Amino acid sequence: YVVEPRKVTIVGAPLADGQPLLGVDRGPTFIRKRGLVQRLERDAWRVEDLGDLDFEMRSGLGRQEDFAEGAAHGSTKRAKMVGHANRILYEVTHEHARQDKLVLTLGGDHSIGVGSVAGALKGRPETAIIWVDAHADINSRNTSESGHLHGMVLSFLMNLDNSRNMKGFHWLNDESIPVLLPTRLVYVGLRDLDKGEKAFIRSLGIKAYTMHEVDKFGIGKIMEMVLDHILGRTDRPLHLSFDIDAVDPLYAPSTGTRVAGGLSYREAYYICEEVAHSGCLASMDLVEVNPTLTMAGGDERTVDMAVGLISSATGNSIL
Ligand code: NNH
Ligand code: MN
Ligand code: MN
Ligand code: MN
Repeated sequence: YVVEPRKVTIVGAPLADGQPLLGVDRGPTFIRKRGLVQRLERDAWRVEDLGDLDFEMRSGLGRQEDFAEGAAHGSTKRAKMVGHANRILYEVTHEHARQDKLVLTLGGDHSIGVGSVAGALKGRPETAIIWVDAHADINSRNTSESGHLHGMVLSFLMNLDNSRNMKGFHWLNDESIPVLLPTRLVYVGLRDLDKGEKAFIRSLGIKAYTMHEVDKFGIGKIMEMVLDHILGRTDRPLHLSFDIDAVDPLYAPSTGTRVAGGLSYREAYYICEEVAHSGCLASMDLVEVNPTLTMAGGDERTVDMAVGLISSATGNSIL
């Protein structure tokens, strides 16, 4: 599968409402400041940067308001706002996927994956997903222990526990948006799962390469198995959803939910290099970069890593 030769659309998704910490909404700004567009252009991409989408709601659900607004929507926090933002993102990503471009979404917290993947699936229904994350992000409103929507993305995409009927997410009930099949998803880097998430992954038979398997097989073999599982001999579009917290906090400390024991610097890059090597990358998210968490100390490792991973996934090879 090949996107229109070397055309990439960058979409900034400045959303923080899927989790409790401010600052992650400024991820796209920091990533651009560290030279993303220049890097892509240097690698011979024709770049169209749409800037940051405007997610503000007119109806008084601005993000400065009390996060406990979630109480009004059962245990799920800020569902209206997150649903609204994702609908906007979905429209934009769909439009550009339809035009055969590489679509790059900059988060924002991982809840933006609802819109970016829905847009990818509508534009390119054969799309398969590689979800690189310390977390599985497959809670439903029934299994979530936190109520944070960045931990529930895949339950919307797969319509588990009828998630698509949640307030704010009714737009997903559209037959032209394919429901994500369990066989079209593969995880890499997992190491912190909730009880209900383990049950979903087991019962749906989702392929999951946790850090245990990364240790056991090595990242080379893992990526062979990942690509073999979702591509096989076919040539379908790939969506890479990269949560920076998959990377060990030693290398990517500026993120909201750090979990020790993550991907090494090279393992993270290797994943992106192999995705590039497949020739099938059609869309990508880079999420959960929150430089405000360590910026006081002048730490720029996390943002640089985000830029570098995107550059590798889009084909910048070492030699
Ligand atoms: N599983 C937890 C939850 O649902 C944590 C999710 N946090 C993430 N996901 N950073 O990637 O709230
Ligand atoms: Mn995530
Ligand atoms: Mn995560
Ligand atoms: Mn290779």
